Amino acid sequence: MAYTLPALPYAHDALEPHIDTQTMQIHHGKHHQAYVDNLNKALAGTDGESKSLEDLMANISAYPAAVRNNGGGHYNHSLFWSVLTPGGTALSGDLEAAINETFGSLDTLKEKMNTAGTTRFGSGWAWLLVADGKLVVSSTPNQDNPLMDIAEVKGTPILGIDVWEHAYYLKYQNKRPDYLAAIWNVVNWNEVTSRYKAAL
Ligand code: MN3
Repeated sequence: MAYTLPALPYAHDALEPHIDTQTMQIHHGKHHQAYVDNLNKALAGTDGESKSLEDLMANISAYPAAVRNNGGGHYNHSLFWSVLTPGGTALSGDLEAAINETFGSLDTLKEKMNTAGTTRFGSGWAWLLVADGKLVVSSTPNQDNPLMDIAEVKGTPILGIDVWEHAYYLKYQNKRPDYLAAIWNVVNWNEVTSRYKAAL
C-alpha cells in the first residue's frame, strides 16, 4: 500500500506570524510530498512495502539510505504537523507534572529543546521523547528519529521540531534561534499529551 501525504490539519496561513504561509505551502506541499513519493519509489517491489512505517523505523539499518531518509522524512513531518496548531494550546495535567518533575519547569524544557535545535549542525530535528517511561530531550541529524534502531537516543518521540533551513529560512533566514523561540507559540500540547500517554 503506497503512502500518501496527510492533509494539513489547518490552513497554510494558520500559524502566522510564527510560521509564514509560503513556508508552510512549500514545506508541506513540496518537501513532505517529495519524501512520500521517494519513499514509495524506494519501497516498490521490496518486502518493505508490507511493513508499517514504525516497523521500518525499528529496523531501518536493514534498508537502503533512501528508505531511511524518506521514511524518516514522512514520519517526522506527519508528527510535526500534528503537534502544531494555531495559537497553541495550554500544557496541563499528567504531561505538565512530568515536565516539571523531569526538567523543573516548562521554560527549562524549552531551553533544552532550543539548545538541542541550535547545536544540531546542519539539518536535523530536536525531540522530546519517552524512553523507559521517562522524558528525554535529544536531537538527530537529517531525517533520523528516535524510533530508528540507529538512533543514539532511542524512544518514542512525542514532540519534534524541524530545524532544517527549509522549515524557517524564508522568514527567519540564518536566525534559527528566533524560529525556535517563536514555534512555542503554536505547539499543540493536547496532541503532545496524547502521544505521551500512548507512549507510556
Ligand atoms: Mn522539514
